[in-house]
Amino acid sequence: MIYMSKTSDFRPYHEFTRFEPSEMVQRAEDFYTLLSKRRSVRSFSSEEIPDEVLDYAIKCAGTAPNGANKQPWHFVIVKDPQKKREIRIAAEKEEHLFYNERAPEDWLADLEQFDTNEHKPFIEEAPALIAIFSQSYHIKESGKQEKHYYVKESVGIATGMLITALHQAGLATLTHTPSPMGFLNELLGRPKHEKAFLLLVCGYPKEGVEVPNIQKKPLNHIRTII
Ligand code: IYR
Repeated sequence: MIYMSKTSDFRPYHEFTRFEPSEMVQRAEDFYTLLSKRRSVRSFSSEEIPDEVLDYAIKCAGTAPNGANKQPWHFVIVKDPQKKREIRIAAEKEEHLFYNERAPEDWLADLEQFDTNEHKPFIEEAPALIAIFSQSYHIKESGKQEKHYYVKESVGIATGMLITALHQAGLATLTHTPSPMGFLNELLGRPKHEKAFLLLVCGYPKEGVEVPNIQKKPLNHIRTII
């Protein structure tokens, strides 16, 4: 019997664009140049940013490759000053415990070069936070659970694409991970089957901001050709 799939639906990939090799190299170099200028900042201007930039950046994140196209993510944009304040208070509570009780000595030593501490004024200063949630499953209208696959990988890739899109559009970000982040479900009204993955702080860098003078590993340290 000939196997006939009932659910597959394929179409030509007409939007794929092919370039000459020399143009490919140029595009690759240009994109590297753009990405090499991305830095995490910990001090933000409170200047407003265009809502549409955040929306397009989240649409970019939503294009990420992911397990079985389940798209196991949800993004909450937080602009409300009162909500940001509540998030800052809850995050600083966890950070206080991290810096004073939970973090081992060598972890604190590794963080010294970044001058971080338990105080997180940027959570309130920045015009927007994007709280990224991962979904281990989806609850269908019937109440039945639909499993998601490779959730951390999928949400990690989407987050990388989100950060890249925001940088490309001209915004600075900080990947902030107060740990544990369970308080975000409660403050942002997200269901129990979602887990806060990361809090992305977005905005313009504060005038005169400085960044740690650190380097990325050179190519020959991070790649092998066999
Ligand atoms: N979450 C803490 C600590 C921290 C941990 C790492 I690893 C960093 O790269 C930066 C900070 C904080 O935000 O201060």
